[in-house]
Amino acid sequence: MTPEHLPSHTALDLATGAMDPERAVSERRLGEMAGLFQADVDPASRELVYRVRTIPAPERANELLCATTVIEPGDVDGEPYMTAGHFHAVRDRAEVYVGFAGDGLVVLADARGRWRCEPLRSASAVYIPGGWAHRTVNTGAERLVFLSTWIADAGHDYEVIRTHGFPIAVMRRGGRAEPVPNPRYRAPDPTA
Ligand code: PAN
Ligand code: ZN
Repeated sequence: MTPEHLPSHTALDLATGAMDPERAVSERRLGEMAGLFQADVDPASRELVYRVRTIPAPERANELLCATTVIEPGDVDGEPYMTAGHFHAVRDRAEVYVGFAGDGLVVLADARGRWRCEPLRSASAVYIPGGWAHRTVNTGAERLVFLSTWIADAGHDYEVIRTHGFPIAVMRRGGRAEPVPNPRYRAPDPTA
């Protein structure tokens, strides 16, 4: 018999993404993101790029996982700080992002190489359909804070993005952040 998952409440700090009760926090440091930015980064860099806090739930298709992400402001040679980005391991699992603070873009791409860039800021929601990889970019000068909720058995596949990249990169050009073609992109095999 599946164990019962009981109702719970979590207070959210919209400015920092902190939770009460505090949840498990995972941190991504710049050195761990070597190979994801256009420019080289020092693999030894301990600079914080983002933090994710997740409300625990059983990883079953009838449950939802929910997390806050806080991306620090900053960039690597004009490419703003961003998340690693992933497909869901179960490809057809959808997700919704809700912006709390800051200014950003969600970069989305499917296995055919189609891409989209959607704005994410306070009081905006971005719908991520199944089959679309997603990465969030902090294009502003402040922290970008958002909530995400997704089908709990989705899992995360980081490998395809690490090896193939997204069709576009977001770069600062003349004071604004905009999508530019990613010369290192390789379309994944949609039949794989
Ligand atoms: C989000 C992301 C979170 C961090 O909760 O996991 O923003 O990004 P990466 O997972 O790419 O490091 C989500 O999309 N969950 O499915
Ligand atoms: Zn996701």
